[in-house]
Amino acid sequence: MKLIKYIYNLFFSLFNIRFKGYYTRLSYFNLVKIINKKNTLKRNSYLNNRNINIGKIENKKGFLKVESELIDKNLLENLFNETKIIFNERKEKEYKNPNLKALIKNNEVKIGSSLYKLATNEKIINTIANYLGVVPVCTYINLWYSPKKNNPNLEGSQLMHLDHEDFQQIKLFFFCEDVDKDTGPLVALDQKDSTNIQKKLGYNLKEQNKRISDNTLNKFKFNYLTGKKGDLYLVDTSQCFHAGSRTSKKDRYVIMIQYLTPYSYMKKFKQNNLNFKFDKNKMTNLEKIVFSF
Ligand SMILES: O=C(O)CCC(=O)C(=O)O
Ligand SMILES: [Fe+2]
Repeated sequence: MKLIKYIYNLFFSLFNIRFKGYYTRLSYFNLVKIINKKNTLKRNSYLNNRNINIGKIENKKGFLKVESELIDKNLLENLFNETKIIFNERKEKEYKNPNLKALIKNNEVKIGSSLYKLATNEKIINTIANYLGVVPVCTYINLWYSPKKNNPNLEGSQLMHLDHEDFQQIKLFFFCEDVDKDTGPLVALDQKDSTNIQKKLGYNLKEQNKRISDNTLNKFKFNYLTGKKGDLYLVDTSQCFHAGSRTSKKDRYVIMIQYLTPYSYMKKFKQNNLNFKFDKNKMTNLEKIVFSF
C-alpha cells in the first residue's frame, strides 16, 4: 500500500492532475478512492445514522436548497445575532477582493459558536457524506459580504468556473439576509449540463482556461440560487459551473462553509494547515474527523 501511495503522489506532482481534463481527473479520483477505501470506511464509521439528514443532493442537479424550517430555531436565531455583529463591525473595511469580502479567519471560529454548530450539524454532515460517499473535511468557514455594485464587467469568481480544490466538493451557503435576483446570488448550472460542457469544451482548470463567458453557456439553464433569510444551499462547486456577486442592487450577506473529500488535491497543502484553533477535548469523535484529513 505504501508503494501505491508513493506512486500516486508521484503521478500527482509530475502531472498536476488538477489542471487536467475531465476524464483524467475522474480516473484519478476513482483510483484515489480505491486506495483510500480503509480510511473512508473508518471515517464513515463515525456517522450515527445517515438517514437523519436534510435532504438529498441529486447527482443530476449537483445542488440542494434547504429551507430554514428544517434548521433548529435556536441555531437560526444565534446565527443571525452572532453574524450580524461581525458584518456590522467589519463590512466597510478593505479586503483582498472588494466584490466578495471574506470577513473572518478560520482561527476565529469558536467551539460552541453558532458557526461551529452549523458547520458540524449532524444532519448537514450526513447529507454531504451521502453525496460524497465519505465524511467530508471542513476546510473553511467564513462570512461573505458582497456589496451592491453597478459595474457590469465580470472578473474572477463573477465569471462561470469550477472550483479547483477537489474533483467533488460541497460548499454550504447560508443566507443571513434574503437573497433574490438583485442581490448578486450564486448562479449555477446543473451538474448534468456542467459535465456535458466539460466534455464538449475539453474544459480544464488552468488559470487561463478556468473561467468561461456566459455566451459559451447560453444554451443551458442558469439556476439563480435565491432564497429567504435562514435558507441554505449545498452546492458541488467542483462539478457545477457557477459564479456570484455580480451586478446587484442590494448587499449580500452569507455564511460560506467549504467541505472537501479526504482525497482532495489540497490535502498535501492543507493537512496540517487548516488553521482552526479547536480544543480536541471538547469535540465529539465525528467533529474531530470533520476537521481533519
Ligand atoms: O458567490 C460568489 O460570489 C462566488 C462564489 C464562488 O465562486 C465560490 O464560492 O466558489
Ligand atoms: Fe467558485
